[in-house]
Amino acid sequence: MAWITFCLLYVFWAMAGTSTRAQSSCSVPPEEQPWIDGLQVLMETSVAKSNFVNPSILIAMNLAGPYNLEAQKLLTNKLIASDNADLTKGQLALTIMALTSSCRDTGSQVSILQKKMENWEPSSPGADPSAFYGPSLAILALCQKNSEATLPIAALFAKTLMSDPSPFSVDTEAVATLALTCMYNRIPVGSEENYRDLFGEALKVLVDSISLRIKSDGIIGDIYSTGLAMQALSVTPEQPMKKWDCEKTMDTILKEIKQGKFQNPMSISQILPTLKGKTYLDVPRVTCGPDHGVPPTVNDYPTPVPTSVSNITVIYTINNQLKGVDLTFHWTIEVSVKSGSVLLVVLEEAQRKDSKFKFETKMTSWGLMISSINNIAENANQKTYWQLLSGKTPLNEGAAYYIPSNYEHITANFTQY
Ligand code: B12
Ligand SMILES: *[C@@H]1O[C@H](CO)[C@@H](O)[C@H](O)[C@H]1NC(C)=O
Ligand SMILES: *[C@@H]1O[C@H](CO)[C@@H](O)[C@H](O)[C@H]1NC(C)=O
Repeated sequence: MAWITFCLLYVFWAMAGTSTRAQSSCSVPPEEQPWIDGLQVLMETSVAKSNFVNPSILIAMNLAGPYNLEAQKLLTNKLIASDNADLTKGQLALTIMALTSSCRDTGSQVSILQKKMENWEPSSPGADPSAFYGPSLAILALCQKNSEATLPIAALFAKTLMSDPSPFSVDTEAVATLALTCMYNRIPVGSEENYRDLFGEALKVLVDSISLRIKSDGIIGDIYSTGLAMQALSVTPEQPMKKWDCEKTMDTILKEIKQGKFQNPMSISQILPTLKGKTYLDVPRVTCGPDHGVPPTVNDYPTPVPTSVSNITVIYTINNQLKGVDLTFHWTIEVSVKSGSVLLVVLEEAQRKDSKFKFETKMTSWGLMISSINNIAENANQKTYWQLLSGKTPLNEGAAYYIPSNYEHITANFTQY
């Protein structure tokens, strides 16, 4: 009798399980949870290892519920102590959201950002695909702090966005969607109806465009824009013209995580909220208390496979056809490095063998960026940078994370965005 009851219960449980999974938009299956915990631990561990103060990590940690309270405190205090003077709009916006997620005061930062956005001069139409990324973060942060005062700025932002004929990057469209969804949800009662129409119209354009970048495996843009795009598509009031299969995207992302594609703490910070069923719109709703974070038992959380110890050969070209008529160069070198080395090791080995290949880096939220090669330096005003390619395909990771294979041809090409 007990046995039959057990069987019936089991069947009932199994059916209930399938039906909830079918209708719930999409979440990480419980048996995959250790991978997500592993990512969060990796991200939180990076805080103590680096001096770089990264607000995106604090946002993700607080949205997920921090495991490492020491790291959370350290990052919060460093952010409070840091100087806001030379922060860009985007950096200021992330700082505001990070401090808000830690329940700290942001009054002074908000007024600086508000002024910056009131003086915002939209870049000329057809500028680079990421020109709206920072301003989108700014609208998002200001919306969460004082949506009413942000209405006129957001309206100008939405109009400019729609009148720009150039394609945007998926990352940019995703952050702009989050920003305008926040505004859309907070239009004060009794205010003019046309705000609703305006934001709705801009959101429709954005989500349609995002939905057209959904690939057959569910990846939206590339794997590193998918986290932000998932956040955007899960909150938007406008339905995209091409239907989004959240489960499929989630399955592919989990596969990529298992292959070790999310080692960069910044990349984790952009995917983790979605994996935990959260978005940046939840930042003002984080509750701060001492009862946070039961650390998972992650002694045995999965780690990527180790690499072998043999050497590989990488062909490395540096090319500048852009700057200084008599400074142009196109040089190629072959270097031998340990199999499994990141691209940065290739660059170091090339520099050691031949001083023409000398290079410089700068620290950013995504890690080391190649800022200069053979004395030719990137310049934001001239919109120049060193693009990294494998063959003719741009890399989707930086030099400190990308792992070249044997006889791969890597090019650093000085170009414009
Ligand atoms: C704008 C942008 C750029 C601009 C930045 C300059 C500018 N003035 O706008 C340019 C075109 C130079 C650029 C270059 C590259 N980028 Co980029 N970029 C972005 C984007 C869309 C927004 C960044 C931003 O403004 N953040 C907001 C501000 C407030 O934060 P911030 O920390 O101050 O931003 C700085 C850093 O993000 C840094 N940066 C930008 N990209 C990259 C990439 C790497 C590897 C590093 C170390 C730093 C870095 O430049 C920003 C401005 O100073 C992000 C999208 C995203 N999801 O984050 C991709 C993104 C960060 N970039 C990416 C990549 C792959 C690159 C390149 C490696 C591409 C290539 N094949 O060459 C190169 C870097 C090569 C090098 N020399 O080391 C990937 C990184 C993925 C990963 N796992 O590492 C992202 C996530 C895009 C994507 N979805 O794939 N990028
Ligand atoms: C193997 O690679 C290392 C650099 O990682 C280099 O110093 C060494 O000379 C290489 N060995 C051979 C046999 O090329
Ligand atoms: C390298 O940069 C130059 C200058 O912007 C450009 O004309 C060329 O097409 C680029 N090459 C590759 C392989 O992207």
